[in-house]
Amino acid sequence: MSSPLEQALITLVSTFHKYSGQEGDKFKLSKGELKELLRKELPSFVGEKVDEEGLKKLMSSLDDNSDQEVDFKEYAIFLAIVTVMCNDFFQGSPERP
Ligand SMILES: [Ca+2]
Ligand SMILES: [Ca+2]
Repeated sequence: MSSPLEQALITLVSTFHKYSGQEGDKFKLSKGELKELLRKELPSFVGEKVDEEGLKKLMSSLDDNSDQEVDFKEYAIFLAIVTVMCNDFFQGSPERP
């Protein structure tokens, strides 16, 4: 049986492919696919509604090689950033001495 961290890693990978395979390049997220992923998989981070302006900004900051798509590497970097934000949140919690 996989450990929770292993499960989490599998989820990270399978989530990417679940959305990247919907249209165009199977191994890259288009802007539309990214939007769906954010809306359905990260609702507490981005809110139920993803606004177009924010999405555009996020997309251009993630799109390191400027091909207008988010590949797995770019997605992994995004998740790393979200994870760091999560950690900052825990470290900033008042229960911590
Ligand atoms: Ca795609
Ligand atoms: Ca890209």
